[in-house]
Amino acid sequence: MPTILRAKCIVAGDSGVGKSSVCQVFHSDSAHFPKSYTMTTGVELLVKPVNIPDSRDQVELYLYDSAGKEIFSENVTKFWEQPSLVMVVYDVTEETSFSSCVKWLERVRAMKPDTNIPGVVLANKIDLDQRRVVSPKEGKDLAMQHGLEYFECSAKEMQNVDTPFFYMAHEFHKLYQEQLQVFQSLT
Ligand SMILES: Nc1nc2c(ncn2[C@@H]2O[C@H](COP(=O)(O)OP(=O)(O)OP(=O)(O)O)[C@@H](O)[C@H]2O)c(=O)[nH]1
Ligand SMILES: [Mg+2]
Repeated sequence: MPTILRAKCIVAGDSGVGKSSVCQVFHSDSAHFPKSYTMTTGVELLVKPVNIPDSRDQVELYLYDSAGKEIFSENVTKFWEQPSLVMVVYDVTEETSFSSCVKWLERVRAMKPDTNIPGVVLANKIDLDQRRVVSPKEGKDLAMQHGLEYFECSAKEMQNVDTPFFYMAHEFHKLYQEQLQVFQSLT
């Protein structure tokens, strides 16, 4: 029987790193990169189904594209209860956006203490290679330290944007199957 699973994914990171751009490119199947910057002031919800290969199951990703500006933080965290997945985004040309990732991860994890929330560290704006200041190794190390997977992309060039979302959908599906097996072994 096909199953539809719903996963709440918090997309967090400093203002301007490209969270909304990444989400909108993925949501529109690479049809839409927002040309002008519109600051997110709360949480914008985007829903996108992902089919899981070799199964008839589907994971619906509920993307909580969250404001990065600190002034909106209260407006944001009130929507973050019970997260299933986390995507923390930084801009490879902005060192401070990289060092902020730990803060964003801690904030998301505080919503579900004692639980390991799967997810990704996403390095965006790799098209700006000349201005890059955060190396892939630094990104990978951060992801590993926090039990997350590392990806890099360019929302502007629509390069590698889908991969981190597909990864999260698959991880969520894997967890569901593991839980199902435990449940079936008990009944
Ligand atoms: N060069 C380049 N610019 C990008 C890329 N992704 C986003 N941008 C630009 O970066 C700026 C900020 O993008 P947003 O997606 O609005 O950033 P955000 O993280 O949602 O910002 P807040 O809503 O303020 O938290 C915009 O001017 C985008 O056009 C990218 O991959 N490469
Ligand atoms: Mg935004």
